[in-house]
Amino acid sequence: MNNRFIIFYRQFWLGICVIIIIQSATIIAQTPTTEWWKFMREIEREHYLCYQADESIEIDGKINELSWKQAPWTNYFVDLGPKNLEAHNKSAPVPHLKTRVKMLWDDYYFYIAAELEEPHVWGTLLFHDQIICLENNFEIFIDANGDNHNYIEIEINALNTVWDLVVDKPYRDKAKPDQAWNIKGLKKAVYVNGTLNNPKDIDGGWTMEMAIPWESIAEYTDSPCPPQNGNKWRINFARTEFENEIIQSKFTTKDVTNNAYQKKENGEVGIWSWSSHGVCNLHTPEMFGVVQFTNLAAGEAEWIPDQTVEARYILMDIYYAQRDYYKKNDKYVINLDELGLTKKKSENIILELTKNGYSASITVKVRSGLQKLTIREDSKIIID
Ligand SMILES: [Ca+2]
Ligand SMILES: [Ca+2]
Ligand SMILES: [Ca+2]
Ligand SMILES: [Ca+2]
Repeated sequence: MNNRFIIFYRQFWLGICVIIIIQSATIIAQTPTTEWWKFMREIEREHYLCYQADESIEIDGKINELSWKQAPWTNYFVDLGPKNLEAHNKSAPVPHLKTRVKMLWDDYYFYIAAELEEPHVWGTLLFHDQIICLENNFEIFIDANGDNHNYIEIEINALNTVWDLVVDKPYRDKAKPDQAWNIKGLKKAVYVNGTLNNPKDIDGGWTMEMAIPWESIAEYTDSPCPPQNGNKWRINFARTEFENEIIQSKFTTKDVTNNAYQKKENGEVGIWSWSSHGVCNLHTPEMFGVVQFTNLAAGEAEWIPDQTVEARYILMDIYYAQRDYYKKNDKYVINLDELGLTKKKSENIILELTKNGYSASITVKVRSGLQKLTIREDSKIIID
């Protein structure tokens, strides 16, 4: 492809990106209600102890360094569909292909490795900041301070193409994502166990290795960055998997040879995730998993439970109840009875109306003393 065509192609993509974001949001935007939340809050979030890398990690897509060998795998991903409440309880369905992740860190980088089982490794999206989830991909979500806002999303495909963006708040709260934001110095590589875009064989899958520079994401973490020993970040990983079909190759380019796959029209779309969400919506940050960073050697750290978990759940009880109440009555309330939360009266919740909506606060005892958590109508949780 010549340069003029590449420039045109990039402008074309930037020009229609807003439309595509709306389209892609329809894949992921099953907005939960109080009824959903009752199931979601019962799901135990996945957690992971992230150890330090004690050697330099070569970002070549191969997860074979000694540090990687010592790092534990996450559990295999679960299926966030089918779209019914019963299927979303504690035993989320298991997808037909396996996906799992490892994490490491050092003073400069947050390392992520993923292994995706895939009999037909394919992809066509070649340009940075194309909407990667419109084809098979792997996705990373980082809400470092766990406030449900300003989280980083990174998507990558088997062609090693990345879409990186900052999401200011969940789509349910009217997000305005910034995809012009790029992670400076991001290192990433893919290794294909098989053949890419060649349907004549059955592939093992692909592995992905990534190094995210701490200094490039620091402005969106609102937490120490790099994290300190024992810090916990809210993180999730996901995978989108489209049912495909093999077609006669229409073209061959320098970059994509023997391209003979396409998404099946009206085919199945798998949305698979590390931490089960209880709803087919990856932009539900209160359901992200929890990663605890540790300075200790692999296998020596202990998971320390988060003492704010129950308070956070109570604040989300209020958030979902207020959303439902607002839909019916076009206003928020400060009376827990009217929100159907009479049982929460013993929790010393301070509920007030504000200029833009409401605030609900709850104070909890943590190891370092007392912590006050406040939620607003846009689901942001502020910790004082
Ligand atoms: Ca490597
Ligand atoms: Ca955040
Ligand atoms: Ca970007
Ligand atoms: Ca192949």
